[in-house]
Amino acid sequence: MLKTKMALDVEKIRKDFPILKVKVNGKPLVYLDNAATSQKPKQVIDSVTDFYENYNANIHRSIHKLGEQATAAYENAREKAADFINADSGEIVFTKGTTESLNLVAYSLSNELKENDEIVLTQMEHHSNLVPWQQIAKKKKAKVRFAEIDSKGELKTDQFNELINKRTKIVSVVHASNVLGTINDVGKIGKIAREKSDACFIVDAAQSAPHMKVDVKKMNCDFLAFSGHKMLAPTGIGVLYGKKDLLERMQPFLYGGHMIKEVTFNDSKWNDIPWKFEAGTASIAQAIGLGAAIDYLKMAGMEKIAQHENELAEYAMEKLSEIKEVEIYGPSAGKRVGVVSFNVKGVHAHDTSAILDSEGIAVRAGHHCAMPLHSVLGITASARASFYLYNTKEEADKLIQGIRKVIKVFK
Ligand code: 7TS
Repeated sequence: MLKTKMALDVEKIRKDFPILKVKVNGKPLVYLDNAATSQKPKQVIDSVTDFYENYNANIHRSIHKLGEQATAAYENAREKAADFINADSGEIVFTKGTTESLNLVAYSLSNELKENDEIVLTQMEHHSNLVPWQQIAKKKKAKVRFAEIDSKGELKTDQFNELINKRTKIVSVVHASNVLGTINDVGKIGKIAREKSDACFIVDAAQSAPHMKVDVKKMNCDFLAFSGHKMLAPTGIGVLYGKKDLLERMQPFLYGGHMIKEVTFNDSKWNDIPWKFEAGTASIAQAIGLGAAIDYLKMAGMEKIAQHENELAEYAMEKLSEIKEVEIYGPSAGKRVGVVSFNVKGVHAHDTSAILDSEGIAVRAGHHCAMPLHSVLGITASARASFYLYNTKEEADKLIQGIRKVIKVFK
């Protein structure tokens, strides 16, 4: 009874998402590709329209009324983003997304890396938290080490005790895997990193921040990255949280307008943080949209969202495990976000996805930008269903029916 009272009002939520009325191949859209990008509620779409219709102007430069209004709205979105992860607004750098956030950190910290320094990542990183470090390590002759996953798709967290040492300068880990769904114990990893080294501790929260309460103070991370578009906001806006002293110390990533205080022909002085890292005209409408998205998520309640997605993942996994032709990757539902990757044995994930699409069901198929992880799993591709606050049990049932059709067609 209590559970029902606590639950999300999904039917009400669905009414806020215009795209959910769309038909795909003559069937109602079942959107289960939320790990790639989420859909947008009317409140977010309206906030963007309102900006363009009523106060579109560049920010932090024009003294006129619209410029002031736009600047206030942009900075207000920064406050909301800060509050969302329990940070101060001066610690929030707006970027294009997680990829840019992680590249910014990697580039700026690379200045401090030396030969034989070590970087510790995990086997379940998205390419955006692997390739930047790998390339910097090559340039600096540093070494990248990887914490492994076990047969259940959980991280061997204790391995960090052996992997991290005085040479470790960076520890960068994904909070929730975009393939396995696994939620990693970043608190514990951060604690080990602090005990064993002076390393910077970085968290990729692209798949966690949209789906659960994230608190940078509790995590005690130095940096944290996430993308707006995976949490109801437009594309082109993301967040890099960084501890103040580190942001102060770091070199800018991009040079140009807005990130400077003073420029002469021979030298430049940088702007204060966070603007030191926001060169050029910002993604203004997108940031305002992110603010509206955060309002929406807070209204729905992050705990309720997490619980709802967990129930959907558990339900879908239970039904999928009843089908003997299906192989599911990753840990039990209680240990993951609402991401469920699988394969129908003997059928390529792209074929599975194509049949599901013919039923109006959108899932992603491929390596999900985690090729090394797929090689550890011994596969080249997987199909992935990923849930969000507007998905329902009925949609999970449609996914199962669709998979039964895949088996009928290919077996
Ligand atoms: N980190 C993780 C864990 C991700 O899942 C993604 C995107 C990124 C970083 C990069 O985010 P971006 O917004 O900069 O692109 N993941 C996916 C995915 O799983 N399917 O499409 C994008």
